[in-house]
Amino acid sequence: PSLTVGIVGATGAVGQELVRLLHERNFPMTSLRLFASARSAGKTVERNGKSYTIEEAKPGVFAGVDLAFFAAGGSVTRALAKDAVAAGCLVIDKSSALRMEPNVPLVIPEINPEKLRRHEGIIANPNCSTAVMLMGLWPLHQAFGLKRIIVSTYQSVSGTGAEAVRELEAQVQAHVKGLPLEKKVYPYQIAFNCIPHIDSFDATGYTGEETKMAQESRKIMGLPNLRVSATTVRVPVVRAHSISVSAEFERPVNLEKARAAIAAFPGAELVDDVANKKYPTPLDFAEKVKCGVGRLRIDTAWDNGLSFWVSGDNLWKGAALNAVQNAELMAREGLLGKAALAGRA
Ligand code: 2RA
Repeated sequence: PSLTVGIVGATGAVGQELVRLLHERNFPMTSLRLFASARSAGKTVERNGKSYTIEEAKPGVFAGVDLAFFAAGGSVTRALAKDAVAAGCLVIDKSSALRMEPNVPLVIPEINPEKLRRHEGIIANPNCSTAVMLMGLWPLHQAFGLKRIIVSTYQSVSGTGAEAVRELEAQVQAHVKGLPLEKKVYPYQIAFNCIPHIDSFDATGYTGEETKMAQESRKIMGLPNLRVSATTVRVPVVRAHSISVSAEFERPVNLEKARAAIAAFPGAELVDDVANKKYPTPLDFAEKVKCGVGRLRIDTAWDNGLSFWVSGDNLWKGAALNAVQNAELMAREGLLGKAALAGRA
């Protein structure tokens, strides 16, 4: 059966990874259409010897599209996702716009794939820091029963976008040359610095990024009473987020069982041999399918506690790869294409 795939936001950091991954993973599409703002319409994107002309993302373009990945931010999702669904197109959305809607599944295929079978035309993907964290946390929850987490993140600048990557690199070069540093994207210099501010602050003093980690983790893991304290920090890393986690469990923990649970989990690669200085770093896990989990140790701050560290590619498992993996699972189960969607309705 034919399957036309669209990417809305094709020129952005995540959109470009979607184009790359759909080709590299031989996604079963018969054609691909790229959509972006009017400013980018008409430009061409080359990939695997094919040339794609970018079309303007606007109402009415989704009639011939069976599956659209939205990677253009919450305002575009709010403006166009319902139009796409009305045209019979399935939407897999990266933005935070609809993640907490009760009728929108929020899915990581290694954790809650069953949610892909009941949707109303839109499937949401989690925030990048949530997805990376859960690659270590979910197998430990399955083993010991999760109660509470205290987390700090070390998030790369590619999470903000291509302009932030350019700003970091320009600041490093200016510093080396003793020239003044440009500061536009972040409120403070990011080179040689850390900024404890991602997204916007709310009245409680937490940021949206920190609230997302708490709310999305509860929804994906089905743990509405999970206690979460998160601090999200921007660090001068180009690609891949890292997260340190201190977790309290219901049941007694032990390291051997914890390591075995992580090693057996498909989304994780156990890198945990500190005697030989082996642990994950962002540089090692940029452009990797799995997230690296290490620094496992008994956390004596809790009765049943474990601490660990995880590094994972924020553009891949944190965004584009997770979206493609959701679509691959639906393709394998015959849940894609207008007939499947019509049959479901
Ligand atoms: C960030 N998680 O890292 C947010 C959006 N990708 O900036």
